[in-house]
Amino acid sequence: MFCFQCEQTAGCTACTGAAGVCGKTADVARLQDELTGALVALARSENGGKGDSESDGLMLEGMFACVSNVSFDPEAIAALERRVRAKAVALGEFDLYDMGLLWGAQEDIRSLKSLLLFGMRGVAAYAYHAQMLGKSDPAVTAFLYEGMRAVGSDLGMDELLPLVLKCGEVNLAAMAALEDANISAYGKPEPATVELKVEAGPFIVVTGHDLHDLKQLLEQTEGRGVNVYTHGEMLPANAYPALRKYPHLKGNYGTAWHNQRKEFKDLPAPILWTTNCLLKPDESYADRVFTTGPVSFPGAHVVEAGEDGAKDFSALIDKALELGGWAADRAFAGINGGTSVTTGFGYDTVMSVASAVIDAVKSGDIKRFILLAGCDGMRKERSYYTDFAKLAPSDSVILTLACGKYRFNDLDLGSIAGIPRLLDVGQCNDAYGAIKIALALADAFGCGVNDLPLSMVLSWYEQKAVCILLTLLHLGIKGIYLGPTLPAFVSPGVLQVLVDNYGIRPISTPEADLAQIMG
Ligand code: FSO
Ligand code: SF4
Repeated sequence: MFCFQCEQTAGCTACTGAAGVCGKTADVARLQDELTGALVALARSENGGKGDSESDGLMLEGMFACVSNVSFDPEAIAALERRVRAKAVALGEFDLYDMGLLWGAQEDIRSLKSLLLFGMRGVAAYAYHAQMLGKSDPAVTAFLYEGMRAVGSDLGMDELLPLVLKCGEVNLAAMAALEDANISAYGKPEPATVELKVEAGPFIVVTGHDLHDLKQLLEQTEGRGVNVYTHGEMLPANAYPALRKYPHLKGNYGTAWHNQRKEFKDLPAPILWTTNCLLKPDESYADRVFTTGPVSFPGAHVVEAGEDGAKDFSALIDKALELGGWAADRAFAGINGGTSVTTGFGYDTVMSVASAVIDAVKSGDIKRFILLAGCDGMRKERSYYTDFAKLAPSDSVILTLACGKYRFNDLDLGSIAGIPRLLDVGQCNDAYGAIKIALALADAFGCGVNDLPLSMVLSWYEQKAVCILLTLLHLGIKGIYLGPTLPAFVSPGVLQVLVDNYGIRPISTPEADLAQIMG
């Protein structure tokens, strides 16, 4: 197998053995390559990208199913590949692209095509979630076809670099569509303090990013005596009015995705995965794993959508009732010992106190904003982000989003002029909100984003982080700190381009980076 798409790739180089670090088998890796080759064929087909909704749906689902920690199921991937291939053939394209050509290409070409392909996988995941709520942007889908044709074509660096940046531009539109979908369906997020305790009695833990799945589950558990807790990237759901109105949405259990084996092992409750990041469950809880959408693991209970898109969660609810939960309330804590966390500081919330923020900057009470955001992961070097938050001076405000926040979101960092020093903007796709905040601040101060007292210190793990990074580059944002390691698929030649044009730099130590940022 060959896979180097995520941050935990073997030896910071590539997973090449019988299985990847994530547990993906060589068989699944091969099938995902075949699926991707079929998607290139679909993109090349006569009507590719010209408003065929079945083809568009396959493009999104096929790309999403190849994101890290989404599908470990060879049968599910093979079935999807057959559907994509049949569609490509029906549209007149018979030749599947051989992904070996990509993995064996000259290293800078391989690097740029990988940036494009992995970025598009992230874009597809966001577009998929928006589509579940009836929102889509035809320009986003059209680009996936254009980009996949480029992956399968003989192009040079000069042709690929603009496409990589266009992927960032398109991702901005995909995140905008998803924000629109979420706010239209559930209202504008409001600040929320979320308890980390679990009440006695039956409950279900929901993880992943799909708010539509959570909403359907909340409707179906109403009056059933089953509480619902968010986990990982589902935490910001607690901030949406149309979700928090359910009294049985009780709070959040656990932390980020990579702790799931420890956190789910002795849980007297089932868990629902709505997206990445799924880890191979150990025997102790394998029978409590329910997946939906493109998420799949052999042997897991699968909740399929009906013809009308509705999902029947009765088996999951029955499992929760059968397991019964704990006999008494249990208190939990975040990784720093905090017993609650906050969320819901999206664009609208921050803008509602814009004048206070601007005054605090002008008076010097706020010296710097730091976007400390991105994915969490297993690498021990990720303690950098905890230390960074602890060491950030008291005149700095930290904006965060995605699951990396669990490294520090239970810390009490206090406030400045009534503004909390730690503002959780939401899920990784809410990077769109953080960008809007930055643009609004730049507008208020009459300067460019790069001239704001704003630094970005990002942590990446998988392909959604790749497309968000490309969006920031598309916006011309310079001086981003990236960690905990640099992507294996960024070749020295491409890295030099990123350093020369964007001043991108690897994280070093919290002390040194903070000295540079605050200085
Ligand atoms: Fe985390 Fe996983 Fe949201 Fe990623 S749950 S690592 S950036 O999938 O998507 O933040
Ligand atoms: Fe390795 Fe990451 Fe690919 Fe899994 S997704 S096989 S860990 S590079």
